[in-house]
Order: sequence, then structure tokens, then C-alpha cells
Amino acid sequence: MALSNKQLAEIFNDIADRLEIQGEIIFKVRAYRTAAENILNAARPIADLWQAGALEEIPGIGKEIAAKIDELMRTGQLAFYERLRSEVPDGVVAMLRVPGIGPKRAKEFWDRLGITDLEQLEAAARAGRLRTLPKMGEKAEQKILAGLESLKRRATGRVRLGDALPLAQQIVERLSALPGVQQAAYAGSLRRGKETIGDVDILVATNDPEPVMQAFLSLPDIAEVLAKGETKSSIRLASGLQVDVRAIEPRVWGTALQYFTGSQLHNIKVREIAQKKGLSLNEYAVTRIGSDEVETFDNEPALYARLGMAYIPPELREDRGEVEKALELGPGRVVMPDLIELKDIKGDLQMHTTWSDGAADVMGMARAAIALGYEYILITDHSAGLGVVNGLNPERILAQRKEIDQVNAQLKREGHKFRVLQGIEVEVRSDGALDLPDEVLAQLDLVQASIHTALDQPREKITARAIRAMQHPAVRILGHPSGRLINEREGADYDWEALFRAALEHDVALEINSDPSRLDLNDVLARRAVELGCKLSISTDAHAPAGLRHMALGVMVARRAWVTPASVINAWPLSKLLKWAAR
Ligand code: DGT
Ligand code: CA
Ligand code: CA
Ligand code: ZN
Repeated sequence: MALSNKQLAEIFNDIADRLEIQGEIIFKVRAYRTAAENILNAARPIADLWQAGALEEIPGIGKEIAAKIDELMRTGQLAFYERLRSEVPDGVVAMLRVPGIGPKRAKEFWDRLGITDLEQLEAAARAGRLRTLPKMGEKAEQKILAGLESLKRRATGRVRLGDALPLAQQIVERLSALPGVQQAAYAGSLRRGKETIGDVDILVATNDPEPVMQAFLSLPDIAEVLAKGETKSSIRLASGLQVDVRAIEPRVWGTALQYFTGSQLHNIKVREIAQKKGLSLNEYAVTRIGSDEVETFDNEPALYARLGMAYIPPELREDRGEVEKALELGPGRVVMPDLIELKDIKGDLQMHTTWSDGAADVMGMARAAIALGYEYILITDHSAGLGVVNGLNPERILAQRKEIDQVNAQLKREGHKFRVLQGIEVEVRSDGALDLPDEVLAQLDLVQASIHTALDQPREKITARAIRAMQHPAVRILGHPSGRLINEREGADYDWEALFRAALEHDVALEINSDPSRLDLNDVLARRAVELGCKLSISTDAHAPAGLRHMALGVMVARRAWVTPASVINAWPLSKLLKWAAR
């Protein structure tokens, strides 16, 4: 059987991986790696050399490895390799691809925790089980989770909004601070708040591009420079994210920002409108067709106005009716002027504390929320039915109430106008029944129901299940409705129309969960829900104080869904929220 050089090299590298996990001496491991490398780099097919009996001409191939190649070529198999494959599970070898995991660690996870694939590894990291091993802490666990995420991202090629945004913000901040730079901003899908980002497009307004390119190419964490030019450069960061930077003249800022924000479909529509007016539009200017009369725009609203359109917020630019609306309203106006903003949010309605799987206590979360300027928070620890976490039973719910009362009393003494509400993230069982007795649920300020298990039930079954949960008189919010995890798993296959109509009928708010891996409901579903008259809650599902900052992501999703504060229950003042909660 004629194996290619590449196939042979893969086999020998795999042998080296498995031997290394088994703790084989490094000299032996290295011999296989060297052989693999030299096979890959060989100018001639190894199969030809084998036929000519000249395998040992390749550097790094001695008697032992030559015999193995011979066995592979003759039989298509290698007994030694087959044995290794049965000894070391594939999933343990796969762990070596996770940044931060070497052969020793992989073996330790396998031996001591019984982990044999990446899914189990992720679950163990999330559950805090890895840190039970020597020299492993919470930080190392977080690093492994980040490594797993970057592996998945490499598979889809798209980065989650929540991962790209802070990186882009840092770069923009750095470039903005350079002398000669008048403005810098990220454009593209990131500015539109799309849930995943192909690459980050940064624009810099300056008359002196050289120092900008220089600063950009000397950013820390660059893995690779993809392109390098006088006004445009591209890099790949160590995290895998690709970033393009373009330097443009300040006087064309408006046209460039509009062009590079996209979306492409939006831009096509806008160009058609320009053409109907006898104008041609590109990233630099508006030109009267058939003349050399050129107009430049240093801001976007002026450009939209020139085309007879109202200004369109970036999150709406997806060709989903915003262009028609902008024409209807005309210049000087804004499409959806009351589109929700982060500052409209008055409280956060989903978070976990040390009562279940959170990292901070009630007071810790309250103080973090006060620092964000909120008026209230709802504590929603898990109910006991969700086996993996330290869920609440009726007695612990009573005990938690006492602590929340004490926290509220303390904050009042300190003069804060702030309320901690007691809620729960109650588990919806596979038949739609809730995980806690009715009388316990009735005592809580606001009950959120969530589905975490059996998300793959058939459409009719899971739709009926969610509807049954919403029919419960205590339930006021349906948490992360689809259950999808971005880049990881699809959500439940609901009859969404039926689900939304039931939410409307029973006056249950649907959550936009702002966790970077969820963003659930998504933009399209949330828009349909609101169109039908449903209410939303935008929450972070924070498991630590830092998680409260993810609210900005949920708000971006809501803006893409054309949502105004009126339909968002946590944009309401506390009194209105409590009145609604009590029906
Ligand atoms: P992404 O990066 O895949 O998440 O999506 P975008 O929207 O950021 O797309 P990208 O990075 O390819 O380009 C940024 C924007 O630049 C895009 O939204 C519209 C504009 N643009 C880029 N190339 C073209 C093009 O060939 N035609 C048109 N009409 N617009 C383009
Ligand atoms: Ca992009
Ligand atoms: Ca791009
Ligand atoms: Zn949940």
C-alpha cells in the first residue's frame, strides 16, 4: 500500500504523542518526531525509496523506523501502532492540541480524573474538578477553557462577539492615543454587534499613516503578520483573531466608516439609492455620475442625509427593512431613535452566587451591581434538580432569603438606593414540570425557569415542555430559551411562533442571555418575539462580579432586534417591575 509522505509523517507524530503520554523516555519520542519531520520534508516519495530499499538514506530513519515503514508499506498496518492506539484513547491525544496542555497534564487528567475526551475535559474544568489536582488552580482551569474555546473557533473560523470585542477595544484605544490620529474605531460585523466575527476591521483617521502602521505591527500578542502596507495591514493575534487596519484621511471618515461597517447587503441597497440619484458611492466619496464633481463626508449622518436617508444605527444595517425606513423618515432623522442602550438598563435579572455555582456571595454581587449604577438585581441560583451544581432546595431558599434581607438592610444603612431581589433559576424537568414546590416558588420575588437538559427532544415535545413551564403561575421569565452555545451546540428545535404566543398569553418575559457563549435569544428571534408583543429581559447570567459586564453584549443583540426599553422589563424602574412581577 503506497502511503504518502504526509500520511506516514502523521502516523509517526501520532506515535510520538502517544508514547509521550505514556511517559516514554524523551529520546525515543524525539526519534519519532524527527523521522516524521524528515519524511514530510523529503524531496522524493518514501514509497519509492522503500521499493528501492533505500529508506535509510533519509536522515533520522534508522533500522527500527525503517522496519516500521516496511511493515506499513507491505500490510497497510503497523502492529506496534495498533497496540499504542488501543492503550491511549484518541481523546487523550486530542488534549495535546489544547493550548496549555502537555503530555504530562493529559495523562494526569486521564489517570486521576478518568477524562478521555475534550467534552469531559470541558465539563470537569467548568465544574472546578481540575483544580483538585496538584499544581492546578482556578486560573489554570480558566486557561484550559479558553484553550478549548480557541480550538473550536479554529474549527468554525469565527470568533464570538464577546471574545473579539475587548481585544478590538484595546487596539482601538492604543491607536487612538497616537499623535496625529484624529479618530479610530472598529467597523465591520463587530460594530454591527453580530454574534460571531470573521475578522476585525479597524479604521484610523490620520494624515500620517506611517506611525499607525508601525504601532499596529508592534502590538503585543501578534502571532503572524498577514499583510503589511503603507495604509493597510493585517495581523493574526495569538488568540486566532484576525485584525485589519486601514488608515484613511480624516475628511473621508464618514464614507469609509459607512463602507467598512457594512453589511455588504446593506451597502448594496445604499449604493442603489445613490445611483437612482445619479450618484456613485465608494469608500472615499460620493461622485456625480458622468462628472468629476466629488463630495466627501467626515461623518456618517451627513452621508446618509446626502442620500435622502435618516441615520441608521450600525446594529440595524443588515438589510432587514432599515433602508426603506430611513428613506421614509428622510434626512436629519434617526431610524429607531429610541433603540435600547446600555444606560437604559436598570438592573440585572440573572446571576449566580456561592449559594449555587457562583464565585461571589450576595453582597459581592450587589456591590458590583451598585458600581455599575444599577437599581436592583435578581439573584437566580439554580434549583436542586440540576445535578451538577450545588442547587437550592426549599430549606436553603429560606436561608438565602435571610441573607438577602440582611444585605438589603446593610445597603440601606449605607445609604444606597438599591434592592436585591430573590429569584431562582428553576429547572424545567423533561415533562415541563418545575423542580420546586408551588408554595416555595410563590414566595420568591421573580421566578425564572430554564431548560438545561434533554435539549434534543423533538419539536413538539420540547415546545409543549417550555409552554407548560410558562403556564405555571409563578414563572415570569424563560431563561436562555434556545439553550444554544455559540460555536458549540445548536439550540432546541422549538416551534418558535407557538412559544412566543404562549409567552405573550401568559405574560412571561423571554431572556436575552448576555453570556458570550449564549446570546440567547438571538437577534432574529428576539425581533420576532417583540414584534408579536412579547417582553424581554436582558441579563448576564454572571457567575462572578466580572460577568456583570457582559450586559453590553446582550444590549447589542437587543439593538439588532430593534428593541426599545419599553419591552425590556429590566429597563423599567423597580416599582414597575415589582408590580408586574406580582401581576
Ligand atoms: P465578518 O468579518 O465576516 O464577520 O463580516 P464583515 O461584515 O465584517 O465583513 P468583512 O470583514 O469582509 O468586510 C467589512 C465590511 O466592508 C463589509 O461589511 C462591507 C465592506 N466590504 C468589504 N468588502 C466588500 C465588497 O467586496 N463589496 C462590498 N459592497 N462591501 C464590502
Ligand atoms: Ca470583518
Ligand atoms: Ca475584513
Ligand atoms: Zn441557566
